[in-house]
Amino acid sequence: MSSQLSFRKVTFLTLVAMILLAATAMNSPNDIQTCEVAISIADITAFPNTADNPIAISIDNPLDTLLGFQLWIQLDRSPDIVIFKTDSLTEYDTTYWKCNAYSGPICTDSVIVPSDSAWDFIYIDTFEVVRADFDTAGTLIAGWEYVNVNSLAGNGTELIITGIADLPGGSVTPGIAPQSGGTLVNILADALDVSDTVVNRTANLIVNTTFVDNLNIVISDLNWTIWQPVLLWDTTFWVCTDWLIDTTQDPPDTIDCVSWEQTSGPPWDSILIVADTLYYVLDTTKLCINHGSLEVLQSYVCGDANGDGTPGNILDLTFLVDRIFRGGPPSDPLEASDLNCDGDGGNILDLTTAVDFIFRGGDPVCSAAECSK
Ligand SMILES: [Ca+2]
Ligand SMILES: [Ca+2]
Repeated sequence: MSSQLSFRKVTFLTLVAMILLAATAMNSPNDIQTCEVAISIADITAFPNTADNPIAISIDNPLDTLLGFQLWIQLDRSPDIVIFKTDSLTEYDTTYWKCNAYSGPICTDSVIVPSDSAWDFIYIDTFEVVRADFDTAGTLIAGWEYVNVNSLAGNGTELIITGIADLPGGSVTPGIAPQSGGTLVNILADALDVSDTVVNRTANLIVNTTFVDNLNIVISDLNWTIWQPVLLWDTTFWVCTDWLIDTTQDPPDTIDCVSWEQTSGPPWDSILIVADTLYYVLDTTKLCINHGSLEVLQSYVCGDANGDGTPGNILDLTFLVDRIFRGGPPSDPLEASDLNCDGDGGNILDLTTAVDFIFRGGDPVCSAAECSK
């Protein structure tokens, strides 16, 4: 990614303080507020062997306009039941150059110039990226100028989603005005052909909140940051092994220490407290994260309303009559009793399909002919 697409980096500060017997005031832990932006990944279910199941990522930004974001979303397990679909692509980055000085035929001094200027040569750089499927149709970022979903590992277990409302130059695209509950983007996941014997059928979708470089939210107040520096304090004890002594005094007076040695504890002459800003943590008063999940359901046979493994016979008909007219239980899953494939399981139309097939020579349940009606 070129530099103009990068988010501003948080300056890494290092503070070193040498103090004797210092008393340190830490931040109060009591300043808890309601988070200013919330990101929520949906909890969804999908049947085995189904592709492109949409997983909505929604956002609440009640106070500020959202201008850009970067989220790193990871599965909490190997890609054994769910994967993000990825493709490896070759990308090309073309730059245009103007030569300022030649030594014979060789250019010895050149600068990058705009593509529509009088350039002397082109440099094309190629690099491999791993892309993932995503869907912005109908979402809050549908018109954004830059949306990209890459995978660092490339094995379908994680995605980095980057969105920037407005790139430099050209028309101005506004960000997401304050709102609640809108869909930011839909990522797409495939449920694999998971056997019904697999017990743990849920993959959690975790927003990685560990790395500053891969989790960013940019709002209209550009001073706002979701990261808080964490100070680590390291205390060591020292004894003086060589004093500078003023012998003109009576008794002689110790002026200063010229040589120190570290000790594990008392007696000591000085304490050294070193404070280093070593890492950043998410400021949960600014950004709230609700992780999501995808559960792979048990497989089923379409038309097998009673779940005995055989679709479309008299037992399924009896099950549907019981369900519709006598308050019997629904089929499990409900999709198994969608005999006419209209997306609604276990109703009078499905019963009619069963009656037609069993008693009147109609189309088989869940057949192409029945499902196309
Ligand atoms: Ca059956
Ligand atoms: Ca139906």
